[in-house]
Amino acid sequence: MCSMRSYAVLAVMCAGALALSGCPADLSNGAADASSGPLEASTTCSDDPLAEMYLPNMKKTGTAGMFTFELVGSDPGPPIKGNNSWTVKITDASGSAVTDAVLKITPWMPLPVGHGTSVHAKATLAGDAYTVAPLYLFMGGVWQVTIAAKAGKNSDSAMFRFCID
Ligand SMILES: [Cu+2]
Repeated sequence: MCSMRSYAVLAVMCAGALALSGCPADLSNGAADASSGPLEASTTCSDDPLAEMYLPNMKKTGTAGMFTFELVGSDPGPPIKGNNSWTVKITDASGSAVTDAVLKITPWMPLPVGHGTSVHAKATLAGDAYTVAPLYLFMGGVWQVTIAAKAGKNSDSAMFRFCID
């Protein structure tokens, strides 16, 4: 949870993740004065209107309308703070599984400062779906996980957005 008492922890984590994130270089001012700046944020994400309720076999049409992305399952499910392993199936317009895609997985925590994670999830083909792991969601709060797939000259992406306790 991105609460006030996690700012010290956040500052340390953001220092490590600075290269790939929008974390401010100096969190000390915001931590000292909670009433100003981008660090003012809800202490919970359960009321985030964009957060989705996790269900196995969640399907999303990609933003390009080319592929369908199915979150077959998260292990554990719903996703937890820490390491997760997702099974993701990608199908084309005809409903056939796309098994030759190169996947790029981008976990992003948009609030309160916006940061990713320095742990890179790898996608491995298992049957007609991909195992995506380790998906390391290291803080409680809203995480959005963007899955981009490129197969031949086709590329598409979809985002799953969950509130992690
Ligand atoms: Cu965070």
